[in-house]
Amino acid sequence: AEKYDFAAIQEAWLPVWDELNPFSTDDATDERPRKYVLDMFPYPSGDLHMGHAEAFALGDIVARYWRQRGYNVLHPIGWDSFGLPAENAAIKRGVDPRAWTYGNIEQQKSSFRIYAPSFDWSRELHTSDPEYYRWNQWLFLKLYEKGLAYRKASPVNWCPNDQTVLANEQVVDGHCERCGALVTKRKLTQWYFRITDYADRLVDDLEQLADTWPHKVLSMQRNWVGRSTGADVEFHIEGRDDPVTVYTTRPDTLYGVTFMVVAPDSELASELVEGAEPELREAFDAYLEKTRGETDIDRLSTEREKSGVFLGRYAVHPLTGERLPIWAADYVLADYGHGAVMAVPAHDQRDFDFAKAFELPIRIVVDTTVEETDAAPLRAETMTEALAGDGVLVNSGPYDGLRKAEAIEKITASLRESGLGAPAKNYRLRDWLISRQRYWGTPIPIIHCEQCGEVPVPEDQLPVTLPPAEGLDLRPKGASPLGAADDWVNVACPTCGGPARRDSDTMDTFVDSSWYFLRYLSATSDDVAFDVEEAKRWAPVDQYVGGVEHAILHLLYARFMTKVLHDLGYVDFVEPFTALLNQGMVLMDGQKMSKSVGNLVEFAGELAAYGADALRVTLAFAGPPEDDIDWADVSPAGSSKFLARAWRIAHDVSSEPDLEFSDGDVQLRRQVHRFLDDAPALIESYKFNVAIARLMELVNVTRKAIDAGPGAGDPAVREAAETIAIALNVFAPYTAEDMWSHLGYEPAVANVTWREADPTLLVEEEVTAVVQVNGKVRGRLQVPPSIAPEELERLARADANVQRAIGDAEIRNVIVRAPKIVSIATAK
Ligand code: ANZ
Ligand code: ZN
Repeated sequence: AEKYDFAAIQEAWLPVWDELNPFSTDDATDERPRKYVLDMFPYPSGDLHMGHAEAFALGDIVARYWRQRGYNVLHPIGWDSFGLPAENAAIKRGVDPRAWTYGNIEQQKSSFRIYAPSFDWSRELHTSDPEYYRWNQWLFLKLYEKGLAYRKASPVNWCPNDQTVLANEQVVDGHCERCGALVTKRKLTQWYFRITDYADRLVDDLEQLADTWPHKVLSMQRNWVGRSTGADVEFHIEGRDDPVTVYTTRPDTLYGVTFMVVAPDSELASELVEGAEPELREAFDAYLEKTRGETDIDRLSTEREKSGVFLGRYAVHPLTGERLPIWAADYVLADYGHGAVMAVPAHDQRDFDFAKAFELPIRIVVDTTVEETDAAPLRAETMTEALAGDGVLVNSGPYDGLRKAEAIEKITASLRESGLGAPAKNYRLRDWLISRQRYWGTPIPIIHCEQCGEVPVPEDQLPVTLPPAEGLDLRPKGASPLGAADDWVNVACPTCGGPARRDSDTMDTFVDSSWYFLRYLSATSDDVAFDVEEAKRWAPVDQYVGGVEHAILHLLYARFMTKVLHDLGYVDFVEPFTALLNQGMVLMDGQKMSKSVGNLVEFAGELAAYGADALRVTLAFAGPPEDDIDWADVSPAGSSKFLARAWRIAHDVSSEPDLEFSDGDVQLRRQVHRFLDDAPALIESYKFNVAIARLMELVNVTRKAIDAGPGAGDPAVREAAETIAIALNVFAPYTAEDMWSHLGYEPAVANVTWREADPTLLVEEEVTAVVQVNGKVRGRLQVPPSIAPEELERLARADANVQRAIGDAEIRNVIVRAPKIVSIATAK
């Protein structure tokens, strides 16, 4: 018999597919309904890796599936090709970042060719092409016109080793994510996008995605925006005209306030301590110095021992008139709320720890034990942690007895009436810092003129192209290398013609990926970023597939940009990705793969050893797509065996196409049609592994039918073989195509429509069960052959004739032989 040779099969079909170009979406007159299936585009840091192999296998299952369901499917590919690794390679090895990047793209492309996802290559894009990034610049100008792009000086996370600004998420436990150096703060004037204007919509619109995005990602998005609701409360300060406002989520605990804490690095703290005694001022200065070196993450940690200094000042409790000492402590942040808190040690853990450390009073105002029947009375002296839960108010004057929620409402209302407070909202989200002092990115299209200030580059002068890297010192030093490109940076002001300088920062690469899904729709256009009509036709993306590492920022920025484009009238939707699938990671021996650990499995090696189909099947069959896959636990060789078994069926089937399937073996036909009926729901709910298991079953029963059943010539066997080939296209396109050709059809099987199940073959066939009472037949039941004995007995006992035959007699014995016989014996 012929051998299943994946390499020969790949070689045979690649050129045919090139010729046929079955995944083109060029035809504007195509009437089929549309689906947009998108994989997160790769960063070209080297060849593709196993993580890519998994993500693209899963994305391709979805794309191929919908095409076979009769949809016109757009499944594009491109490269996220700006970014630091190219620049670091350039610095380390003296290569040109451009050459490095595009060389890697070529390598990834050739791996993709063999892996053969169903891409429409005519829409390929690279974000580092001027044809792409000119539209980043255009977008920047649109945001600038709307006041959504602005510059400000502010303290930023600074890596002293990489000499660059870091986003918050690049700071891990106070250290640089890349090099591990201790991160410090530094003041720089930089560009921001005003994403905070969209904070509410970024939370509220998640509603639209509630059923189609992973819950984990929805809550990560929600938490990142960090909307909190509560009240602002004003506290009068002794010896000061202006009151201090604090933000609290727990106005119900107002009677439990026993001191006040302000952020040491707020202006308020310095102001308050000004008139204090010299010792206090000195202690404060030292404490401030220490605080400046700390990251927000450290400062907010509940694990940390509390520290702080007394400022020598007192606030006045708005309801009781009590004197409240004011402290400065690093657990209060200067840039959240008002940089000051009303401390309620009985009900807030950090306040509790602080009160314990500095022997400040603790007053319980919410009884959190009301629901417990035998709880010991609460006593501040014996508390070991704050009482954070729900409960009923105590020690709170007129509010005693109210539940927390009710008390929040009542106390907030009363504060508002007396002019001492108001409902308030706060967000953790900060504006998006997009400036990078690096070379390999999109130049910011602004010119700084001594006379005119900030002047946007006129749209018809875009793109502002990057100057060549040659001759520039790319090493990070806190200012962009572009600033040293004299010919490039010195220009005439577009407004007054006077001497001016280009802005030399480049954009965060998250800008590139915040809208690329729209660029695919008009990938070659020189006139527009994307065609509005095309966006109406294709967007938003129906299915987005990618790693959970992008669950926060990339998705947040793409969601933000979509809303901006919506407000500017360019798109008619507000969420870019209707459904999201996050695949797990590919591990090795339970660990993340990495060169340094020495457990790296190279994609190219696996591809050469097993071929594209076996890898795809292995990755899809390993488990639910969201779960991690341990490459040590899976068997690409097993997948190859399955594929060979499927493939051999097509060889063994001898008959010609166009058979009347209805003449075939009914048992096998039932199996085929049950598969046709079940697989779509499995695939649509991402149960790819189950769908493959079902396909494996079908292959097995078909093999049995050939070897031991009705034989290879039976029409049902041929129907099964065709069904296997069509379904296999979703998971293993080469094998499927080869089978399809052996069955006598023309390529491409990818364009063959999924067959509809015949409903008459789905109805479970029934058999007649006989019910005997004391040896006489008293009933006949129509039951499915797979009926469980207990169910059959239940039906038998419920039959009216049978009940009459039994009468009042006591049942002594019941014998059940499902599905044929139930025999009941009674006492005489
Ligand atoms: C009194 C109180 C009592 C509080 C209680 C909590 C529990 P979220 O949910 O994160 O918005 N807070 C306010 N401004 C702060 C700042 N700049 N730095 C650190 N903490 C600050 O948290 C709001 C709560 O965090 C506020 O409610 C305040 O403490 C504190 F039983 O006020 B609360
Ligand atoms: Zn000017």
